[in-house]
Amino acid sequence: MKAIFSGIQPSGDLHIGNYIGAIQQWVSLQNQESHRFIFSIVDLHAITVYQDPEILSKRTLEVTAIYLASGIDPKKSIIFVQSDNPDHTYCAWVLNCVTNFGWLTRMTQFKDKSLKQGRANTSAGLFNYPVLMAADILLYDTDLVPVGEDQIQHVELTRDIAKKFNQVYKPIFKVPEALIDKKSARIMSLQNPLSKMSKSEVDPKAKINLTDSDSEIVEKIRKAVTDSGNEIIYDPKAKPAISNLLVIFSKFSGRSISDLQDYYKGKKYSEFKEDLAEVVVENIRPIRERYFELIDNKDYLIDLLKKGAEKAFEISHKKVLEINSAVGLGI
Ligand code: ATP
Ligand code: LTN
Repeated sequence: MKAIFSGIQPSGDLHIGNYIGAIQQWVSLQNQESHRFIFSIVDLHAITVYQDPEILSKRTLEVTAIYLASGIDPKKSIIFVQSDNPDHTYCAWVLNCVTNFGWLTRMTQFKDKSLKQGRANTSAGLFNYPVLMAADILLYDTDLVPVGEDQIQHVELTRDIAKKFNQVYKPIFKVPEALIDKKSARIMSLQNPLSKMSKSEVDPKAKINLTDSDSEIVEKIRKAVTDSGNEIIYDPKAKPAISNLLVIFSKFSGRSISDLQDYYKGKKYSEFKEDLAEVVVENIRPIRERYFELIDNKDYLIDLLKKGAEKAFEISHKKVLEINSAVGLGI
């Protein structure tokens, strides 16, 4: 049985980049019956940057509701909160001890975020973040990790950590692979097509949240920047804004990019944007409506998460016992 693991931080409102780059992939994978699916809400990763405590726990439930509303089925997948399973931090500590310091200093996300925040404000947790991510993945004998492009380097590091542990101690860890859909792995900001659409983006026009109303979506697409010229073609170097909109269109409509290019040949940006807005609205609406039903039913969400954590622990704890025996921990 192959295992698939992924997670999202409850560090802000989820947007269509999270959906297209991660959740949409998870939902389509979920139909493979022979696989085991584990999806976590990684709150311990979120606190590597300060989070308001009340908002954090509220967001944890919100991300859970988004998973379900998007089609993650709790009958097919284990859904749980990372901090509900103590094996993750335990395993992360052991893995920290086989992770080379130099490997972590090379992580581009750490370099970018610590540069933005300033060194004095950067936590050691942010530095060690990829090791906790490695623990998340390795505890479940994960084969595949479906993520967006920004996480490839972290999965590569996970592979290095697993290989080193297997070599130094005993070969107990499966070496996982990232699962990436090349074209859609990096949805760009609607206001700056050279930077990634991100939860932490301050300009609300730059991203479409999965809870945005129909009119907000229409407005954001209308105001999305375009490129010079008037052709609707996929060419990320020459036409980054239109290429990004084409990828979003393709992902929400199921139509191929070449089909869309043919259809919009000779048509105006405004017509293209109008159709795009309609497709995005039609796809987001059922997710949003289901989300609002679910978020009103907190007891259901909490119960589901508790059961998910129990199932996760049942799997991960076997691995913890293997780790202890391999390293010689305890008596
Ligand atoms: P932050 O602003 O805090 O870095 P984020 O929006 O990048 O947040 P994450 O929690 O880091 O969100 O990412 C969750 C998942 O969504 C990951 O698999 C990540 O690769 C994917 N993802 C995030 N942003 C995008 C994007 N713009 N395009 C495609 N995938 C994305
Ligand atoms: N670092 C990831 C979130 C994450 C993750 C994981 C993804 C934490 N643990 C394990 C896949 C597998 C991010 O998206 N920022």
